[in-house]
Amino acid sequence: MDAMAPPKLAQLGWRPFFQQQIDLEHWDFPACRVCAQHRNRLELLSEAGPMELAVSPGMPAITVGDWLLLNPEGQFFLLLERQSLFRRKAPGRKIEEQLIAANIDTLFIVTSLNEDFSLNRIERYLSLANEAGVEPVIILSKSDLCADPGRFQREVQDLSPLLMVETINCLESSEIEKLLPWCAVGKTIAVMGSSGVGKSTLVNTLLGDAVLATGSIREKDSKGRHVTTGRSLHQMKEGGLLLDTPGLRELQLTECDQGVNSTFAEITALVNQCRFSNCQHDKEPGCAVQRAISQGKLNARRLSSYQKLLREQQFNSATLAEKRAKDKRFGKMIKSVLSEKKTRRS
Ligand SMILES: Nc1nc2c(ncn2[C@@H]2O[C@H](COP(=O)(O)OP(=O)(O)OP(=O)(O)O)[C@@H](O)[C@H]2O)c(=O)[nH]1
Ligand SMILES: [Mg+2]
Ligand SMILES: [Zn+2]
Repeated sequence: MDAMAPPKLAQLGWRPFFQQQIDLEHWDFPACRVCAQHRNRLELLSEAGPMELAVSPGMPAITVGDWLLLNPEGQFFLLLERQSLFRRKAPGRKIEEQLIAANIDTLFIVTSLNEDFSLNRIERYLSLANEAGVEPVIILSKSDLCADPGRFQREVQDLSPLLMVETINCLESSEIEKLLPWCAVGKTIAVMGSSGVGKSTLVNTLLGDAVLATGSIREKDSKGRHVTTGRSLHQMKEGGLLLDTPGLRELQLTECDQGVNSTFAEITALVNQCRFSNCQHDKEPGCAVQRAISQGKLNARRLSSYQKLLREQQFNSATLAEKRAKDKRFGKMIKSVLSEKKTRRS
């Protein structure tokens, strides 16, 4: 088999990781990437051009960025294992997880420098990126509307010296050049952040073409709705792919303890030095975390953000696990009732 994927597929983000999942029997089945998701159909990109696929009940949960294999009849055949996956707790009271995007290389976390700026929110997105194993880049947008962008940039940089932080005016194409290192051929970038921070504006400027609706249209429809309502993947001239997402009104973490712990690596290291293994880092004697706070080595905001995110993901993971167990018990019960019926009839 030719190990080199055709260049067009490589432009869509195809790489050996996916190629290796296809056995010899199916090597000629067409591979497609999901670029948009609607209630009952998917939009796909492939070497043969754009395609559509109807969603049918037997299919696994699929999200934007996924790679699918179709059979020669053009029907769904296989969902390829993901290199990375973003998920959150479904919004509202639903006990469910929701897939946000798959196979992303870099996450642009956008927060604007006027009303939106929040270190806690940045840490929330960082936890999501770290859990998924995706490289985060913090983008502080609307720098043109801020008197002192440098101050905010330093505040974010203080979260971790290794963090990539850029301040940007999303309307200015010359400034966007700062982001080109992440936009190379075959790379996929997801853009996330609150509504109105400039995600679609940034994507449009990077695409060099006004293809997405942005907030300035909002005045006309005057309903205060989110401007972007679906996720969609777009190809840049530089070759990379960009995923625009709607502002997430609610980003609740689930099954994300690794992500939270690596986002707060300095606290995780301190926790291991506390005298009691179940230390709550409140008033316990020998608490290394409280000691660091009193010595001015750690700020209290950072600790409370860490604890909040950890508790939130613990709670959501537990309810999710409970629901899965319940569903399993229910499935077993149905099965046993059905088989009992069968034996009684026979
Ligand atoms: N001055 C200035 N305005 C910006 C900048 N980025 C975005 N805007 C404006 O902010 C408004 C909202 O931008 P959008 O790109 O639609 O925001 P969004 O993040 O995609 O919002 P949703 O789709 O609702 O999640 C628009 O009027 C943009 O023109 C910037 O860097 N500077
Ligand atoms: Mg948008
Ligand atoms: Zn402690």
